[in-house]
Amino acid sequence: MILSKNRINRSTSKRAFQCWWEFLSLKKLSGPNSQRLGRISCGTSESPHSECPKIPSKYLKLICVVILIAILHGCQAGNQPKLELANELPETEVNSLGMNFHLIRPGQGHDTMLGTSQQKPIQWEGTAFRPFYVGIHEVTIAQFRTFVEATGYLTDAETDEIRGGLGLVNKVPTQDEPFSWRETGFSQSDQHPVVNVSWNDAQAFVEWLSEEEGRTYRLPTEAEWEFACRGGVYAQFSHGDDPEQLFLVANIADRSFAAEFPQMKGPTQSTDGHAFTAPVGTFAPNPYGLFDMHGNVSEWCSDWWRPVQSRDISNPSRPRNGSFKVYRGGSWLSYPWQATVAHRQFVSPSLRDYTIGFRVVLEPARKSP
Ligand SMILES: [Ca+2]
Repeated sequence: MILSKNRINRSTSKRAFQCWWEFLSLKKLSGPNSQRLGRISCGTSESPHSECPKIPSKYLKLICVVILIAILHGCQAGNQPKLELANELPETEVNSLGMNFHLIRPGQGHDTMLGTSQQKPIQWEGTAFRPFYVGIHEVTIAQFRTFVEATGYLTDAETDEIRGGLGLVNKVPTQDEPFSWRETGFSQSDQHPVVNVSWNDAQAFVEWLSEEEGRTYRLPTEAEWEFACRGGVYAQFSHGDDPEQLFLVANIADRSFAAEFPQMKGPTQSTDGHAFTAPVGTFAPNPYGLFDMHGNVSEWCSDWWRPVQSRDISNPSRPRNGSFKVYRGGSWLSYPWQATVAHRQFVSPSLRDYTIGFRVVLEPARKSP
């Protein structure tokens, strides 16, 4: 008996919902369509079903609660800061240090590749990361000095048990205490890229800059770096595959270098005019307007190193911990094969070297509601 009563109630409720659904459908499809449907059974489109069974009050309450939750959720979503869409972001930004940034938009019709140590890049679906700004130049000595003077920061070269950075003594590489970002054993002006900075030092710089400006600065991920370096060109270099054309876009081990180090074999036959580091922006930019991606100094990335794995094809995320940090791009000491877009290198995060510097990424600003 109870079962039969429940069954009747369910049947009545179902009919009530169907009836109102039909009524609303006819309101939407008024005119000839409403007649053609011909399904209305207990009312007309003008009269809301006087003979319809009523929707039970418990369902009406439930519907009201759902509508209320939806309205509240909509209000909350509207109050949250919203990341500007890529097409609303300015193409360039300049910060308080005078650093220029270009907007990079991954996933807009371009795929990228994550390099392998074998120089045989694999295709990687570059649609997974968000737009970001990248510094068009490597961080200069003047910019790093501003950071040091503002904070009193001491680099790893100045504080490690094994003191010193790498420098040249009579053109011989020497790890010794006099060498740091201030001194390399070769001539550098304030507009040269800072070197002898470890990954830890670079990270300290971006953390300081983030706090100073209330924006998010960081080192590029390896995938971001490579995407930016390629500039949409799928070749060994952003200008193509000819290493002898590198002198147009990069300061690497060239004939100028060979003149200083005749014992070294393998420099290009072309001349870029710089045996050691060059002022940032000396050479032509890549198609994304970025300078010195292939040479001058290698650049720290945020990622821990691990071998490229198959999942890197579709996932740019890298290990959360490790022993070595990745750095990418060639330097004034690199041969062409070390300066390609795909070449990967890694060392301890405390290592400092006269060939490694960095450039920074700036996260797009969040727009106020
Ligand atoms: Ca050179």
